[in-house]
Amino acid sequence: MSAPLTDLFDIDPAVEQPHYDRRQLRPRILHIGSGAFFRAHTAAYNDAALAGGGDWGIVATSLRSTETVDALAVQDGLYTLFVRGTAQTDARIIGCVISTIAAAREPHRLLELLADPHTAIVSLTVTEKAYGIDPASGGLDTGHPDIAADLASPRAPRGLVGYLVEGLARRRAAKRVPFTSLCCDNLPNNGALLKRLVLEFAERRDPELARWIDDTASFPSTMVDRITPASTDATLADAERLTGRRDLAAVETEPFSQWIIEDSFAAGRPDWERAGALFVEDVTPYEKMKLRMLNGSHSLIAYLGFPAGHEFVRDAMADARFAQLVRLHMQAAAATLDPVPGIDLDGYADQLVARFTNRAMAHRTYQIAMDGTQKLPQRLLEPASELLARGDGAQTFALAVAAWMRYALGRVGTGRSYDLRDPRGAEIVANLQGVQQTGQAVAAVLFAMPGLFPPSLSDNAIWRSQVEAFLDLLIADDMEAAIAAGLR
Ligand code: CS2
Repeated sequence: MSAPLTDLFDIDPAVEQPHYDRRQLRPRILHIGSGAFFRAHTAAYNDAALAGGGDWGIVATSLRSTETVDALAVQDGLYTLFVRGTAQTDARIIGCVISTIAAAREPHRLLELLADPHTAIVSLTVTEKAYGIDPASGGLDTGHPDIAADLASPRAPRGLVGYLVEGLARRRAAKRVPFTSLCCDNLPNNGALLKRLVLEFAERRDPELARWIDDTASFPSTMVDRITPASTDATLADAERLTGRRDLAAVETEPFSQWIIEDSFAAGRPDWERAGALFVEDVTPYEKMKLRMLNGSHSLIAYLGFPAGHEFVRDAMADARFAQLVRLHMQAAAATLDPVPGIDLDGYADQLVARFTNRAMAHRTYQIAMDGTQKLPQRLLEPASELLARGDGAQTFALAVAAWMRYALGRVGTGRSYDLRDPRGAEIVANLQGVQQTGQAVAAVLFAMPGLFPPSLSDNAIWRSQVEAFLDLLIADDMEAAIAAGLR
């Protein structure tokens, strides 16, 4: 077995290497959630920006899993990033991760670093479910297991919001400036949302602390975009072949990449614009466009495609009728958007179709299908209810929701069952136990789940009957008929 990738000697010159001296980097960014997306996006931007100077090193941490941070630790933070285009794959070694923390094992180190005056930015990719959002109010869910545990013992947190608030409390006590909390998850108004959660948590702990955070800390919103499939054995084998070293943190992604950020950083920031990031006053239009056109279509593809045997997004897109439906859905989603500065929405849709069709990307529908209850509201339910409110149809949205309901049954056409991988998965399974397999009966159970569907959708008899009709076809595994009906 090869030695791990711990240095950059004798690496194939075809692999691009960091254009800066790693020894100059300092721990100034603390990143929580060091999964594939962080390694392909946030760290890649930071790495490219460092070519222009600066000392913005990243400490990569994870709250729960230890696998990736352990792999990075063995490799001195180095890893290979593959960029898979239709014509070629490029490889680059990312060097800006300078240390790691597995919070599950060493929570005190994470707390120390949150309080450390050198930590200027705490960036986050922890996925939607980690925030503890109450879907009904949009505020803090005090019943979320992490939130409840951290409210009970705020000085020894285990969840994201608990850590941020304890870190900020320690900085306030030490008379330090707060760090900037930079949410990079696919949530609407993600900065404002995170601020609300942090303030609601802090308020319960100490209203003075909440006031200090409100007055001094910053929570810029961001729109992040880069399709990043989970790494596979093939990714790791490619990295080993190319670098001659074992690289258990290698990751693969697409050529396209976008990062739009509100320019409000309490304690300074790197020149990420050097790497192509766009700093703007208001991220909302970009964020909505991406959530509704890209992520909403992704969810449609995943829920319709997975039970029908389309393993990868590209397989679903290879079916002309399926691709036509996706395009129709993008148009319907675009109709809910205000103009987006500098972006032509038809061109954006063309670009999305090309990205989804990229044959070099093995992006699993099962990966995207994960955590549906956390993703449906911002991707599908909000735009659908806006369309209905103004008297328009929301047919492709009804099909997407029916497809999620079909997926929630937990078995593919051949009968093989699969895990829903959703924080509300057990509740869904229990609720659907013994329910008659008809569109009406299954939809009735899922529409009744607390906090998921807004009444504007579940009480709309016409739209609801569309969902039920689609669901009947999907329960009968007649995807062709469902797509044909969606296209009408
Ligand atoms: C996907 C996203 O898994 C999912 O839910 O829709 O991860 C998507 O690939 C990214 O947001 C693209 O930027």
